[in-house]
Amino acid sequence: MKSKTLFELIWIVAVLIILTYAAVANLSYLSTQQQNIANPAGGDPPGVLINVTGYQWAWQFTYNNGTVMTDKLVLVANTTYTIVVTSKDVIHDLYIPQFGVQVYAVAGHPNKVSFTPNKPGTYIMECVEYCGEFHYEMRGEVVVLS
Ligand SMILES: [Cu+2]
Repeated sequence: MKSKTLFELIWIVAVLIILTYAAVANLSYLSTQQQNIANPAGGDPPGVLINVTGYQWAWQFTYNNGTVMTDKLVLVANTTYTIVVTSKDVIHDLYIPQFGVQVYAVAGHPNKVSFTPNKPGTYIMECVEYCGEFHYEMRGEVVVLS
C-alpha cells in the first residue's frame, strides 16, 4: 500500500470518528430537549386558563366561565394567567409587546404561555405572522383591570 493511500485511509477514518462522535453527542442532547419553552414540562399550568384561537382574521379569547371575546382580552392585575394558543387555519403569532409575550398559533398544536400582568392599563396586541389579506386586522387590546 502506498503511503499516500494509507494517509487517505487514516484521514477518512479520523473524520468518520469525529462526525460519529458529533452525531451521537447531538442526538443524545436533543433527546433531552423535546419540549419547547412555551410548553414547560410537568405539572398543571399556573393561574387562570384562557383559550386563545387565531383565525383569519381575528383573535378569539374563551374564558373558563364560557365568556368569549373577540380581539379584546380583559385581565385582572396581579393574577397569573396561562393562555393556550391555537389556530383554526393558518399560522398566526400573538404578540403583546408590553408583556413580553409572543406565541405562535398553530392548528393542532396548542402553545401555552403564563404571565402575570401587574400594571393596570390598556395594551396593544397583534398578530405578527403574515397570515393573509386582512392580517393587519388581527389586532386588539388587552385591558388590565386593577
Ligand atoms: Cu394572523
